[in-house]
Amino acid sequence: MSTSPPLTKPESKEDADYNKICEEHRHLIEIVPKGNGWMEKHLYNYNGFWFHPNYIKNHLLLHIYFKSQPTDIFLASFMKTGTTWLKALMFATINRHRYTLSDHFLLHHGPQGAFPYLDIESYPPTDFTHLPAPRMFATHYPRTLLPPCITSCKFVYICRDPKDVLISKWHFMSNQRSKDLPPFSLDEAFELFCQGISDFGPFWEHVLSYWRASLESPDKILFLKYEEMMKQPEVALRNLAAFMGKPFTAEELEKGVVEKIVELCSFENLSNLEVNKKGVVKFGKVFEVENRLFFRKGEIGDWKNYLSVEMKQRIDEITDEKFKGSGLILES
Ligand code: PAP
Repeated sequence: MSTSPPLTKPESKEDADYNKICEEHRHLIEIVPKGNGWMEKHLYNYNGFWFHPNYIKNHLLLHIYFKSQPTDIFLASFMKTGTTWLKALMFATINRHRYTLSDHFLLHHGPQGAFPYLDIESYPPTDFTHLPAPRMFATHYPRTLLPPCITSCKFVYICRDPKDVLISKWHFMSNQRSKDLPPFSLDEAFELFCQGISDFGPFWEHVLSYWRASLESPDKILFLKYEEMMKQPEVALRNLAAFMGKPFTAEELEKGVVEKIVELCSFENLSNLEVNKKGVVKFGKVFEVENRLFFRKGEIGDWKNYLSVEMKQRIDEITDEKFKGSGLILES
C-alpha cells in the first residue's frame, strides 16, 4: 500500500491537522473490512463502499480542506461509466465562447486536463480559488460520502449498464494492476463486481445514492444515462447546457454549435488526438495513467463479447433486485 506518510515536523495548524488525519487513516485501515483488490492486493470497506486506501485518506482531507463555491458544478460517476466523455462535453459547453473549435483546449490537452479530479490525495491542499466560475470538478465518491458543502452544489451524474461497466473496468484495471499480483481473470472480476467489491463499489449503491438525491432535488442533480446519450447526444447536450445555466441560444442552435460540440467530444475525434494516443495523466503522487486507456471502444453492449448467458442473467438479476421500487431503469 503506497500512501503519503505524515509530516515529521508539524509547523502549522494545517500540518498538525494533516498528521491527525494520517493517524486516523492508519487506524481505519487496520480495522475496516478488507476485500480482494483489482489493481492492488486489497480494497477497504469504508462507510459501505470499497476503496483503495489513498481514497479513504483523501476523503478525510476533503472534509477538512475543500471549500466549495455556490457556482461550482460537479461531475459525479462510478468508474467507467462515461466520465471522460462527459468531462469533455461539460468543459466544451461552459467554455464555448473561450475557444475556437479548430484550436480548442481539448484538442491539445484532452479531457483529463479540462478540470480537476477531486478524489486525489493532496497535501498541502491544492488551491482551486484561481479557477474561473463556474469551477468544475470530477468525483467518483458516492453521494453519501461527500461533505455537505459539496452536496449543496449542482451535480451531473452519469450511469451506464453495469455489464459494460464491468468489462470496461476489468480491461482498465488489468492494465493498471500491480505487477506483483497474478493476472486478473474476468471470472474473478465478475465475482468481485457482483459482490460489490470494486473501487468505489458496490456499483448499484453508488448509482442509487445519486438517483435518490436527483429525485429529491432535480434542479440540483442531472441524472444521465450513457446509452441515452449515445443514442441522442444532441438532446443530451442541450439539456446539459440548460442544467448548467448556459442554455444554447436560438442563434447557436441555428449555427449548429450543439452538433459541433458533440463532434468535438466524440469518441472518434478524441481517441484519435495525439495527446490521447501518447499522453499520460498523473493522479496525485501515486497514479499515472496513459490517456489512451480512457478510450477503448466507446460502444453499447460490448459485454456480449465477454459474458456468458449465466453471467448476464446474474448481473441483470442483481440490478433488478437492487433497483426494485426506485423507479430507475437501465437499458441493456
Ligand atoms: P474513468 O472512470 O476512469 O474516468 P470513464 O471515462 O468513465 O473512465 O469510462 C471510460 C469508458 O468511456 C470507456 O468505455 P469502454 O471501455 O467500454 O470502451 C471509453 O471507451 C468510453 N469513452 C471514452 N470517451 C468516450 C466518448 N467520447 N464517447 C463515448 N464513450 C467514450
